[in-house]
Amino acid sequence: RPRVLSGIQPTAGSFHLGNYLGAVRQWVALQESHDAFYMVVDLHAITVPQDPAELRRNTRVAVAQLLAAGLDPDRCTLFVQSHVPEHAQLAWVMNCVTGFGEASRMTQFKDKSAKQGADRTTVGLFTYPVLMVADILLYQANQVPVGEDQRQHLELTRDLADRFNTRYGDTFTIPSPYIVKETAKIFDLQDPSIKMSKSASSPKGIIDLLDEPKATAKKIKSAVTDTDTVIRFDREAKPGVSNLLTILSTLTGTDIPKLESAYEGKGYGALKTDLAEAMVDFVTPFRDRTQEYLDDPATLDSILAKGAEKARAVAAETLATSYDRLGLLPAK
Ligand code: AQP
Repeated sequence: RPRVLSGIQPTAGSFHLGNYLGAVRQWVALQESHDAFYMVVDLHAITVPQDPAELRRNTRVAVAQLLAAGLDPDRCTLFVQSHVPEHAQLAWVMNCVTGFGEASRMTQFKDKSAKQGADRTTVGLFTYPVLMVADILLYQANQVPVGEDQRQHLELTRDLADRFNTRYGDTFTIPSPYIVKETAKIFDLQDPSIKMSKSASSPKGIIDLLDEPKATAKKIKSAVTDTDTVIRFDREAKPGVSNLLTILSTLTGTDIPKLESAYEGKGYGALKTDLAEAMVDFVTPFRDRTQEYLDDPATLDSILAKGAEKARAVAAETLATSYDRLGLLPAK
C-alpha cells in the first residue's frame, strides 16, 4: 500500500469547512486504500503565540474532531506531532540543506509575516515549511493530501528530498501532493476572492464545524452572491455562487451540472436554504461525536499513545538513516 502523511493545526479550536473539505475528508477516504499517517501538528501551532492551557485543550479537540470525521485508529496511525521527537530532529537537518533565499520565497510566510510585522514574526514561522518537509520525509510518504495553499511547501519538500538524496545517497522518498481539484480551495463566504481561513477578517465568512448549527445556517444564508439570479458554476464571473455549489455538491455527492439544472429558474434563496440544511445535517452529528470523544479522555489518550508508538517506529528509522548518511557519529 502506498503511504500518505498529512497534518492539521490545533490552533482554532474548531476546524473550518475549508480544512474539512480540502483535507480531512480526503484523509478519511485514503485510510481505506493507503498506509495512512495523520497528525495534529502542535509544533507548527507554536510558530505563533499560543495560550498553553488553550493549546492543550485544542489539541484534544482536534483529535476528537478527526475521529468524529471518520478516522479509525485501526485503519490509520493517528498521533500528535510533539509526541514523536524525530520531527524536530529531522527539521534541524533539513534546515541545514535549505537555502535562506529559498525559504524566503515561501508565499505563506511572506503573507503572514507581512500581516504580523517583522518584530512579531518568529524564526519558527520562517522555518515552518522546513518542519513540514521533515514531517513528510520521516514517513517516506508517497502522497500528501492537502489543500491548494500547501502546494508550494510540497514543491519545497520534493526539492529538499532530491537535494539530500543527491548529496548523501538515496534516503528519502520523493512525495507528490494529493490535491482534489474541486475542493482544493474553499472560499470565504463574505469575500469569495480569498480562501476560507481562520485568520480571515470576518468570522461571518468562515464556517466552523463546531459552531451552533443555527449559526452555521445563518452564515450560509448571508453568504455573498451577486446581483444576477442565475445559479451557474463560473469561478471567475460568479465566485460566491460557485463556492456554494462546490460545498453543496461535495456534501450531498451530487455533481455540479446536476445541481445547475435542478436550480434552473430558482433563486439564490433556494440554493442557500438547501445548503444550510445540508450543512446542519452534517455538523449536528459531527459535533455530537466530537463531544463524545472529548468526554472520554482515557480512550483518546490510549489512541494517541498507540499512534505515537507506531509513528516513532517509522520515524526513528528514517532519522537514523539520515544521521548516518550525514556522517554524524553514532552514540555508543
Ligand atoms: N480554504 C481552504 N480550502 C481548502 N483547503 C484548506 N485548508 C485550509 N484552508 C483551506 C487545508 O486544511 C489543511 C489543514 O490546514 P492547517 O491546519 O495547516 O491550517 P491552515 O492552512 O493554516 O488553515 P487556515 O485556516 O488557512 O489558517 P491560517 O489562517 O493561519 O492560514 C491543509 O491541508 C490546508 O491546505
